[in-house]
Amino acid sequence: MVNVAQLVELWIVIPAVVGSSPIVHPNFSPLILFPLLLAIMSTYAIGDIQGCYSELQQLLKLIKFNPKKDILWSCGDLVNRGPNSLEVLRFFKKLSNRAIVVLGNHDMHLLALAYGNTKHLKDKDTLNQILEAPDADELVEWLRFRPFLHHDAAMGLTMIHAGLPPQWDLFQARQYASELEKTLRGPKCQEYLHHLYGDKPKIWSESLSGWDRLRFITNCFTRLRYCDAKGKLAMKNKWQPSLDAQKNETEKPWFSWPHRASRELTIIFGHWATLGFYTETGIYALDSGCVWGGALTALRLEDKKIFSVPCPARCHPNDY
Ligand SMILES: [Mn+2]
Repeated sequence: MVNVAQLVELWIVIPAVVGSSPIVHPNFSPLILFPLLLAIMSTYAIGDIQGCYSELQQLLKLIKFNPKKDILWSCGDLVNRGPNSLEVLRFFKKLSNRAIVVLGNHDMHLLALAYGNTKHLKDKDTLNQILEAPDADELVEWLRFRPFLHHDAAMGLTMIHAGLPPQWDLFQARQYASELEKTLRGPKCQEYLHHLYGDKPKIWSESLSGWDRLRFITNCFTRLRYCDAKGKLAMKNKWQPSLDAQKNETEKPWFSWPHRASRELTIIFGHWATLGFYTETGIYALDSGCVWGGALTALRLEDKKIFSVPCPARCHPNDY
């Protein structure tokens, strides 16, 4: 089986070789090979699904997703608020290595509940269907072993659920994601999930330690939208950047700071329903508000083509 890195290599090398070969007609364009490569396999990144299983299936039908050859990325928040989180989780678990899922705040909330931290349970949570399912243990275990960051060097793409503070480059972000992953997968998992909630500390320092350090890192990967120039997190602010810019210019979307150390990357993320699908250089925001009546969006990573299906309203964006 050819993997993604090999395909991307072929995608670069074959056209280069064929295009410069003296036996090829001078009008031959290597670009004609592109549909051929897409026919072999495609990779799709999907925005926040939040239990909207039927909309997920509609979108997969639209993109003609074939798990035998295609790969599905999810930028997290598979569950909660929507009507069928259980089936969404079962579907991704069954995809096995055909799916790459990073953890979002709602996924972490499910893990916290499963590990006995019920202090932050909300009436609008729709997670009991998972916790009461006969396969709950397997589903929770599968989720616990998902990463916080996925980087594909061959495709030149990095996926997270929420954001990165301006100080972190790729090297640091990967290191900090791995600190969380080791804790979540290790013997201190339950303790970590009991120290998960809270907005402090608000600013990064390499000297942060213990639960404060892990909470700050978790908040960046799973909840961050706005921060100030020094990277101080503004967790209460959820609104659209255009509206916010008029109110408060000291806080900007995390990706808008010009001195951001991760600026050289191309980052795919979700979490920001009021922002909607958004792209600028190096940024693809995929949460188009499926659960509150927006759309569910997929980005085909090979050619950056967008696909989306409209969704009925399940709740209000303030309920995030
Ligand atoms: Mn989220």
